[in-house]
Amino acid sequence: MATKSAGQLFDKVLIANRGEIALRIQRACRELAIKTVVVHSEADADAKYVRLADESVCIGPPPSAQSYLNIPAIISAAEVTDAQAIHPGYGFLSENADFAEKVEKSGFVFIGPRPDTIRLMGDKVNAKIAMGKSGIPCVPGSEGALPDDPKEIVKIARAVKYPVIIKAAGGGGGRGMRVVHTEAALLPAVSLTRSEAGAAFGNPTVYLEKYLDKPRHIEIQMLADEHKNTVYLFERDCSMQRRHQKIIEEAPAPGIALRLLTRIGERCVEACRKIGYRGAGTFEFLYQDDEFFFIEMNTRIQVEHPVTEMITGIDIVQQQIRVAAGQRLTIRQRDIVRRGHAIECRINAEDPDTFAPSPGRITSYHAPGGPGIRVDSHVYHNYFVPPNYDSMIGKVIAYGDTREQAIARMRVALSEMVVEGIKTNIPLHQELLLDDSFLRGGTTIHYLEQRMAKRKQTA
Ligand code: MV4
Repeated sequence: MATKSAGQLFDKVLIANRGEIALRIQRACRELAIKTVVVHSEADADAKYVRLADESVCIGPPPSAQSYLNIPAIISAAEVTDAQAIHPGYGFLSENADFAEKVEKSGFVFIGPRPDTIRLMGDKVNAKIAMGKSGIPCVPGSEGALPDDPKEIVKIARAVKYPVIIKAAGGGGGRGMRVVHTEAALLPAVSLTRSEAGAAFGNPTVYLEKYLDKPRHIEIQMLADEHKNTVYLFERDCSMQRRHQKIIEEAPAPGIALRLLTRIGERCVEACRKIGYRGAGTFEFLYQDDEFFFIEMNTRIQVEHPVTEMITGIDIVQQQIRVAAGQRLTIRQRDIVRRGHAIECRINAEDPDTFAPSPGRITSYHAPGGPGIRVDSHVYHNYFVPPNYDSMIGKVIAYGDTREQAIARMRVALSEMVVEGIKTNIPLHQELLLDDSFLRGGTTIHYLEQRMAKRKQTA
């Protein structure tokens, strides 16, 4: 195996992902003069980013379980190509602590946090306890897991006051949750969530929180090296979502005082230092009535990272690679400034009205351009969108001096964009970019679903 001296960047990185993020990681590597190996399924054999990589290895048939989730195949690919590090991207194995551990045990660097950090954050109960202890404000609720004793559960819910939400420790990202409005509904809801959680995550542990009825989803981007240098790259507003799938993200978050953001950002830095966090990470908060409440921490690069890159000028993927190689962060907090405004529209191969996936061949493709426009996409004219994976085919990011300018640029960009042969959600984005509530800014996590319900009634 090729060796790496301390602090020196890698010679070769293996990218254990597909689609736009595989291309994004490849670009970061190329800029750092690092060679790339891409692993791919049979469905992605013809992808352009596969051809652009220095080397590629087919790791299995189209289903993710037999390819992008096939740990032995990925590690073998790293061995035969003599890669030194593995970047997991997002989704797939990116937050699998066992994978990170096996990568390290096999002598490769995992480009991400330490396995025990991933494991801690994967258990939402332990993550919340650890973050609460480290000074992060959390949603009021059960201190830790709910006990078995029904009387105790009733007591906790009464103290928190209804409505409450029951969440699975092994859940996250909206899986394994149930809202409870009355005491009569409490114990059945706890039992049901427990058994579902046991079946889905192999862990029946649940916890309880006060249910916040009109929150925004605000997250803080972190970056940390192995030497406890930690910075926050401000916030993103990801409230525009449907069924836990974000569709528009932006930075800064409209209407939140910089004083509040600075305070929460500093707390996040403290917490990362306390647990020895390494790499990029994101604190997810619910924000309601001018207060932040921690819900989860993501230990991966996120889909929406470009909006932060646009307003800070920092290449987060390159920083991930550098800190994974043991380099010190050269960015100091006082040098990080938010400048301008960025909005990201996720472009999905789906019906804009029903949200049904729409895989197939792209018979015509023209990407938008112009000042302040960034397109992160792996697709091209004649590309076939496979039915096996997530429906996102790319992201359009618009930057402007102001939110209004970013929105205006996004409208022009989407009007120029051509994707034919499949259905996309571009028409939905165009509607939202003219929506009064969106234009005012600060809509809650429920806005899009409520709007779709209303539109259905009047249609
Ligand atoms: C909540 C909540 C309201 N109150 N917790 C959903 C995903 C998971 N990360 C946490 N989620 C929520 N937790 C309390 N105490 C509402 C949600 C929620 C949500 C959060 C973020 C983004 C979209 C959401 C959609 C529905 C519900």
